[in-house]
Amino acid sequence: MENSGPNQNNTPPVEPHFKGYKPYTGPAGGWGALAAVAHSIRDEMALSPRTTALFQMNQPDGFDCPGCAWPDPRHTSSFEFCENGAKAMTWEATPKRAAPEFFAQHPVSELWSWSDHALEDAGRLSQPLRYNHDTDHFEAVSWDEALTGIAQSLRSISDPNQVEFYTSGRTSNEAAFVYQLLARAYGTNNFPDCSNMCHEPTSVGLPQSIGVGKGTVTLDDFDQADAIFCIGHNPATNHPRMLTALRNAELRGAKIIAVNPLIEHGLQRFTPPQDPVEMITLESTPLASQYFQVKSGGDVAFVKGVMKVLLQMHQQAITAGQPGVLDTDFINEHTVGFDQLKADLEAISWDSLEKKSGLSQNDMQNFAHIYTQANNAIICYGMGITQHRHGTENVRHLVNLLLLRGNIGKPGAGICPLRGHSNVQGDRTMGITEIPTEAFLQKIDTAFGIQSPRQHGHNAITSLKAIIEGRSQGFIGMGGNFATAMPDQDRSYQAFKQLELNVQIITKLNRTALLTAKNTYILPTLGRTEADIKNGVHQAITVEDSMSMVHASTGRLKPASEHLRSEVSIVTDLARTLFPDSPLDWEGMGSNYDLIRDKIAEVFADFHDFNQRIQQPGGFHLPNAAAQRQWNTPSAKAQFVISSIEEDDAIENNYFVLNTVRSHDQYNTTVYGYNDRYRGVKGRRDIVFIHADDLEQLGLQDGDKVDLVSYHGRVLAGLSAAVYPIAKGTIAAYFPEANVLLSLDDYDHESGIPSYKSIPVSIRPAQ
Ligand SMILES: Nc1nc2c(c(=O)[nH]1)N[C@H]1C(S)=C(S)[C@@H](COP(=O)(O)OP(=O)(O)OC[C@H]3O[C@@H](n4cnc5c(=O)[nH]c(N)nc54)[C@H](O)[C@@H]3O)O[C@H]1N2
Ligand SMILES: Nc1nc2c(c(=O)[nH]1)N[C@H]1C(S)=C(S)[C@@H](COP(=O)(O)OP(=O)(O)OC[C@H]3O[C@@H](n4cnc5c(=O)[nH]c(N)nc54)[C@H](O)[C@@H]3O)O[C@H]1N2
Ligand SMILES: [Mo]
Repeated sequence: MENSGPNQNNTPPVEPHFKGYKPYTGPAGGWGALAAVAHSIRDEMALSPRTTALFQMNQPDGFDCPGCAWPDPRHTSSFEFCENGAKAMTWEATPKRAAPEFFAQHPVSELWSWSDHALEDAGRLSQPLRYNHDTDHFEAVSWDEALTGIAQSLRSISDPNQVEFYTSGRTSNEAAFVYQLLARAYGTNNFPDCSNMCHEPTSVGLPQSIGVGKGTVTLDDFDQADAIFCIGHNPATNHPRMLTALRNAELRGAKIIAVNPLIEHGLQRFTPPQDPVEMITLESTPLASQYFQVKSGGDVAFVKGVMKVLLQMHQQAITAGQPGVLDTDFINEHTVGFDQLKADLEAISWDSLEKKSGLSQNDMQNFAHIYTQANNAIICYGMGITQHRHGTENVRHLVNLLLLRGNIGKPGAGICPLRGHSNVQGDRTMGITEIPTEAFLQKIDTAFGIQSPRQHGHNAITSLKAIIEGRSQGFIGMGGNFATAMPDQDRSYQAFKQLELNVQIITKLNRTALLTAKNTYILPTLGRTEADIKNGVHQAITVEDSMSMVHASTGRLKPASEHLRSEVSIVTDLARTLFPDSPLDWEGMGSNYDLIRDKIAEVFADFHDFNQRIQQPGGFHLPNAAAQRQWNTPSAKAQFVISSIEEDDAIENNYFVLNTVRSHDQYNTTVYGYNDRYRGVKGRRDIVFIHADDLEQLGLQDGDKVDLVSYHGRVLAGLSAAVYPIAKGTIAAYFPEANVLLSLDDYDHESGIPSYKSIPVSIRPAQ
């Protein structure tokens, strides 16, 4: 394997490759971002007064952006422009409605043939709906009818462990808390959630290494870091406000380094749309100064190589009577496992590391050199690290690298997982987990006088398996588009139709809602942007961002329909219907969220004085022991954890590794549009990105139609091959389309995350 080497921002020549594909050469942000927002506002809002809502986003008395979990800069109250935040908001605030008349016109069998884009583009759901098998239409029902029907189905299922309570990460802390309470009062710990598809390796791996399952940095650390490593994430698309932090760091002289099989052009240059000088002069700030194009799935090998270099550098320095490059004081005082790590690194050959990572020893030296130049370093990472068969190992290795130089628990340093959905971290904090601790369950039981089930429940993979194998009878989705976001749609779509109950609490129509079970309901809910008024009082909800800041969010827009209910109300109303004799104050909690927060404060010590503390703009920070160098691990130290990278990759050696990514115009399964500006794609999504040499070796040309065939024989047909600066041996395509290629057996056995970024596939000319 020839190594691609660090790419020094070479601007590729601009020639259109084929229709709808022409390399992008501009910066991230800039006029392109403004134009895109102008378009989406024009298309979606038709100059509606609701556009002014943009300026309430991420303001102390406004709503939290539903786009991503990147924190708000504490000191500014000025509007921070974000293209994809604006898209998320306008998509929710659209004047279009999928009202009962819409469903009367379109039977489900017809809607099924619509694209994911078209389904959501029908507009906001405006009334509760029940599917009628005789007519094949969804029909409007009253809330009472819907909730009574759902309660009846839930009662008819004899074993509560046959119902899956799914949560997608936009759900607020308050809604998540009452939702887990409802499910546990019903009798199950089945909590599949989008975290299982996203940062489960973080929740599993970080506690083993440093004793907490969350990132250790705050935004202030970005002002003090000398080096910021962006490993396996694409901030220009998925966390655009992060680019401001990266740019400020870069202007201050910090090094920004990317590790990614794909060149993500948005990570290379950035023009902040709020900077008038850069906008007018068409200037941009270079971001990633070096780019290491690792093979997909090759990060453990790469990081091991870098650590091997560090050990050698350290030894050489010590022999020469100079200070070493490792932080030996930190290692001695704060860690265990160093000797095992050292032995592991000494035993492994450069050959094997180069082969597995796709990068050369020289690249590893280069990276190590940059790392040792930095007194303080932050490692940021995303789905490129987690969504692998070895996702948890990947996470632990990033921590090993930080620990070697004492880069956890000091200013300007630490580990920074970039969370996905805007409250995915908070939902987990609130108890959305299939493996609750005994201590937590006892707190819940004491606070509410219930007897929570102790048996562990299903996560995303095991719940879908239970559905496919007929061991589950019911599914309730608090947001999201579960079946489409998950692997194995060929089997899961059929299996959903055998269920007794499918309930979707959502804002817009999607494919999982069309999987009509014996009883199927769509319950339309308020979005984050919309006013939620109870007894004349605007209800605030709270969210926890990627850096553990908890703050309030108050929707201000007029709701899309008078029939919508908040997520909290839907849960508490269902609880009242399901448990008519319950002594719990469901009604009180549903009409005054302060009461929910009081209970949250009772259950979680870190949320003491919750209602008072969210009054302050910006909210409060949840304590993080590792950031204080207190290690809640069995050894009470941070742990170097070693791993073997030799095993089960035999399959990958004979196949391309498919990495499934998001386009710039999508939010997970929500497809806003068909452009992927920074990757040069316009008007289409049927693309597979591939290295020029790989394509040539296949005897194919740029733009040729190909099929992808997974190692187990699943097929995604008719993509156009697009030559792209991507590591050799790695290819990339968009999800959710590519999810047909995964089986439910393709996952990380430590965390259960599907290996969405390392699917072994072969390529053949389209048939
Ligand atoms: N606009 C927008 N914002 C979003 C989302 C969205 O869909 N749209 N989704 C939200 C959610 S839920 C999430 S989880 C986050 C996701 O945000 P990201 O973590 O940025 O997710 P991806 O788009 O999947 O990008 C993963 C990146 O990892 C790279 N990669 C793939 N395999 C490897 C590998 O083996 N090693 C390395 N080093 N890199 C690799 C890919 O090339 C890609 O650049 O974004 C959130 N924000
Ligand atoms: N191949 C592949 N598959 C992947 C991934 C990948 O990188 N590659 N990424 C995975 C990741 S990281 C994630 S997080 C999952 C995403 O999985 P999900 O979270 O299940 O999916 P989303 O597409 O975010 O959900 C979109 C739906 O949420 C509903 N919705 C929007 N806003 C709200 C709201 O405020 N409240 C409620 N109740 N509903 C709302 C809308 O109806 C919309 O149709 O996909 C995963 N699937
Ligand atoms: Mo995610």
